Amino acid sequence: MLTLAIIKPDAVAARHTGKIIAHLEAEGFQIRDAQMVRLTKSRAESFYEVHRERPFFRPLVTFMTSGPALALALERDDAVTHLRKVIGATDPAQADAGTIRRLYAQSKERNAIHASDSPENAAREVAFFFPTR
Ligand code: FUP
Repeated sequence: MLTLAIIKPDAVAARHTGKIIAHLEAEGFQIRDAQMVRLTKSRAESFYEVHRERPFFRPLVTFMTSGPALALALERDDAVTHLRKVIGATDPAQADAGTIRRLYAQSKERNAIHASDSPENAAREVAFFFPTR
């Protein structure tokens, strides 16, 4: 089963990409596809469409378009659930010790990594970046 991760612009700029990939591989994920992307405003708005009415939508789009990010299609048994566990809570201050967000995120807004939150969203999000999969 595939899921989508995005190493976000804060983590790429801080040069945490390699450590985060090593963490994901140590958790048993195989990288099936990878792409360095600079999201445009309209692509970021489309990706986060479900959050359009939320107060954090505009700052989220600004942040996600602020620099390069790394999209990853990751395979593992129980990939969606396991990746959510490995990244930790949205707010790094609430994330369990040893999770990627606890280790590398700066704040709830600049939180180092995205992971699909359901099998349906994983299919949509993998196709968003890797349409041939
Ligand atoms: P998550 O699935 O953990 O990434 O969290 P959400 O889907 O709730 O939110 C998506 C992104 O919106 C988060 F990664 C960061 C941003 N966000 C904020 O900036 N402020 C908030 O209060 C909640 C989310």
